[in-house]
Amino acid sequence: MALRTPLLLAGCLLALSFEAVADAAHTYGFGHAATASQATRTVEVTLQDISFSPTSLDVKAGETVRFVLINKGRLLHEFNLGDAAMHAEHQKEMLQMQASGMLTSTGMGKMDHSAMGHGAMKHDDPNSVLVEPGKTAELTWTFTKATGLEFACNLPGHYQAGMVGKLNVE
Ligand SMILES: [Cu+2]
Repeated sequence: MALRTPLLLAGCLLALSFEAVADAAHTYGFGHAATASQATRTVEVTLQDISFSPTSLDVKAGETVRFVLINKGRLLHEFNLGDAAMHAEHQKEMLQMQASGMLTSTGMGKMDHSAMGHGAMKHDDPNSVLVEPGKTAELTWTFTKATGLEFACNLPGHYQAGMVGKLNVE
């Protein structure tokens, strides 16, 4: 009995730390995803080949913004909220997805749906949405603190071509 207690405790601590890691993967320092019905404001952003309109956005800390994203281009585009370092990380993932055929220049490539959501190759970050050519998508986000962010398209080459805008949270 005296031996089992420390083991049990160790097991609990291990489980707790795993949970903390899993939570961290879905936590963003600048806010969190919300539902459209919680939005206090709607902002339309047009996605083109290869740019955003408008090119910068101002929001207030505490605001829940529903972004309506209209892709008027012929290419697949992304709308992703984050800072420059997060976008740089995501660009690496997007390159891998494109190399594996999961993403093409116009849409999601052919993929094995049974494998979706189980491996590392998936595109389901709550701060990002992919918009196919001619389609409209939405993303609703609650901004919790004043910070300087960027909205960006991380499809290979797009950010570098200027598909990024300043997002000031005041
Ligand atoms: Cu793009």
